[in-house]
Amino acid sequence: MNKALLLMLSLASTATFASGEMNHMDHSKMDHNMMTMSSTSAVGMPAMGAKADKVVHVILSDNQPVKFKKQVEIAPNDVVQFVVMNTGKHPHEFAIGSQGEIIKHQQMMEQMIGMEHDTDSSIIVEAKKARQFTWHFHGENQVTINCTMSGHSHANQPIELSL
Ligand SMILES: [Cu+2]
Repeated sequence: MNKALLLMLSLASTATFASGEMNHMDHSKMDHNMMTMSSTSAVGMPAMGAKADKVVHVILSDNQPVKFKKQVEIAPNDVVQFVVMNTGKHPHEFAIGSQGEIIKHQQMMEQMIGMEHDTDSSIIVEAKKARQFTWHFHGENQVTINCTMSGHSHANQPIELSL
């Protein structure tokens, strides 16, 4: 990987992180364009600000698996807006990726206790709050969604999607 690409990747992830923090401002189309130049995940890319094909409501809670409020069929190439609500008393995470990426992410989260933050493919949702996360599905059709925060009981009960 050359230096220019590395710089672009780091700029892209910084910009996406910033847009996650300011999720009411719509300057995120630029992030999406930047991300299309390089995919960070085998199962798609963040698409904040893009027009969604589908909306999926997701419930995070303290002692239950992450779940979709209603069954929704997601197809390859869909742009899906996830509205992620944390009904628990503790912060939880919504992380998306291939099975391998989620395992890797979980290992990273173990190193980040107390410093958890958003990434291109994950958001932290505080207790009793809701956040939006838009994802453009493409690439591999086996997709894993979970909260991977250290010690959380849902660790072994991910949502497994087959698009
Ligand atoms: Cu959790």
